[in-house]
Amino acid sequence: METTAQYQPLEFESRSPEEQLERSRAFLTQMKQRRTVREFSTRPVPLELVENAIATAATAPSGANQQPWTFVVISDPHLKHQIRMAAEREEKESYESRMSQEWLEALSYLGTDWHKPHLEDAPYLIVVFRQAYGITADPETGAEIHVKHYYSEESVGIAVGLLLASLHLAGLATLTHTPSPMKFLSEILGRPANERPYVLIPVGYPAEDARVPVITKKSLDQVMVRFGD
Ligand code: IYR
Repeated sequence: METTAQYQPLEFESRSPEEQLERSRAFLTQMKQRRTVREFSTRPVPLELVENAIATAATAPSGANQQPWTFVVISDPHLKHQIRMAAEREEKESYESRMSQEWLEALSYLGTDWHKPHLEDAPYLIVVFRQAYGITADPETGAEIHVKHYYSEESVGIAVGLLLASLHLAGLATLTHTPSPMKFLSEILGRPANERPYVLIPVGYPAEDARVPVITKKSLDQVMVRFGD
């Protein structure tokens, strides 16, 4: 059992109202430029950009601070090839028979299909795993103990948001890809039974001729509901 945490004064940077506004607007302007990219260049990416993004993701709040995530970083061409082949096998099956007509129609405007060359073109793949439960050893017997994790879905979702923001601010493109089912990722990457694949993120520079669909985001009015002044 955890003992009670020691408490210490919060280190909190106070900013002038002007600086607050400036920083908040600058961040919004940057984030508005993020686009999901499906066509990647093979141009190499400095590893530290990926490491810093993962370290940033790992600052995310999590249920009971259990930090229920593992970020697997793949640049090995053979592994990327294996992942592409397995993802395309699943995606082909999905597009051809598993996805409902309704789903296919909802997606059709994006023009996606089962071909996933970006899984080999992008210099890095980050596979995020959610730890459904933790594993520790009984201090006396050494037996494996399973520790219940709280809000692991929400926690990993928040961490992935920070990861995408960091990579975008570092001038990199990403794709939030969820081939379905994703079990093949656990097998290829030899992950333990408590880890569930959450999302597969190719990371790199966009291809020179990368194109993105013309889409809009909902306006503030459409997404924000207010009570009070
Ligand atoms: N996983 C498939 C299909 C797909 C599903 C959703 I929801 C998207 O927003 C985009 C694609 C694929 O990656 O092609």
